[in-house]
Amino acid sequence: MKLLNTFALIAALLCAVQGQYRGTVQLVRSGPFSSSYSAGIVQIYYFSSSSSTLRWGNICFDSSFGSTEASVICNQLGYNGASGYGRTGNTSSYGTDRTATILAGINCAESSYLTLEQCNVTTNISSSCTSDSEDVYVSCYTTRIWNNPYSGQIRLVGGTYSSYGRLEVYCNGQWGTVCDHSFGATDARVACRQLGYSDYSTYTGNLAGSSSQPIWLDNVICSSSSNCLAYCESCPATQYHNCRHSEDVALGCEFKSTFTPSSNTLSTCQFADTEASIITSIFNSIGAIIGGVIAGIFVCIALIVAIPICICCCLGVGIGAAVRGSNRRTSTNVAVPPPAYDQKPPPAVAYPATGYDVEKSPQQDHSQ
Ligand SMILES: [Ca+2]
Ligand SMILES: [Ca+2]
Repeated sequence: MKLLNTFALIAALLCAVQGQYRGTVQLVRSGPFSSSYSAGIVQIYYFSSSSSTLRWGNICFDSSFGSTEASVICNQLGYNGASGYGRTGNTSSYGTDRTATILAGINCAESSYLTLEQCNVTTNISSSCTSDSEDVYVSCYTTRIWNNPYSGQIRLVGGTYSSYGRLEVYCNGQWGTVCDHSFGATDARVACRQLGYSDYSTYTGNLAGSSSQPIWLDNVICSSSSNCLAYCESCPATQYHNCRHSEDVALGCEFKSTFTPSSNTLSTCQFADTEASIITSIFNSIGAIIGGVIAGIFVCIALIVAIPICICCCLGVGIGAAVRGSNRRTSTNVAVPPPAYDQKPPPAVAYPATGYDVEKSPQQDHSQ
């Protein structure tokens, strides 16, 4: 049992290092994989109908596979749709992939979907799909889906596969990173769902951005209902954070059947940042109005309380003064003489011009 746990831990660590998770796709040519390929035979990291163990496998080029499905695969790889696709047996460009087929019956409703998880698939492989010549290949446009970015768009950068990388967000005309302060499972899930996955695998890792990159987001707090990261925290006008690039979020996304698939497409979150900014400004305006009204009420209350007190004080002082004045007149009834402005000042004391010892009094002088 202990040995099994050790193997499971090693397998988990290998997955974490490799960055391949359930639903990760890659392109191969005559066996090897390269993250630089934009065309090749498609492999997906998935489970077969007979086992829950994840492994790499091919996709069957059956009657349901077409340009829509090829485009979704390219979108998942971060490329801007498919320029070509087909059956490996009909081309010698990419060799033969001896890996067993693992998925078939791919059927996507929209070519703007972001991952195969948003499409119908089956793991039941018919006998007509088992040949390596039936493997699907795709040729993607080499432009990236983030080449014409919108404010609030996100991407995963620097990982081996498209499902894992440093989480970057586009703000103010520049790609920047997201700080891991308070970044948790809900935030990771929202980011992955924006990318078309149902859930995250990990939100840790060491994929620090460069020092020239801004750190756009810090202390991200998402509600579980968000589809776009911009609804959690819209792009700031300037950086405000207390983070270093070593704290950049590295995100891994995966297909998870316990969550409903994401309904996001390439354009779903396109205006989320603007909407979030408008909502924020409306909330700020409402907050300012409410704050102003509350302040006004406090001032009114203060005035209502203060004015009678002032009146009472003034009346009290006035009455007191009047009473004191009346008492003075009745008790003395003597006219106060006018001030003696014509009095002359007393004559100045004449001191001896010389020989006056300030340390000795006049009496001491007489006794000598
Ligand atoms: Ca194959
Ligand atoms: Ca912080």
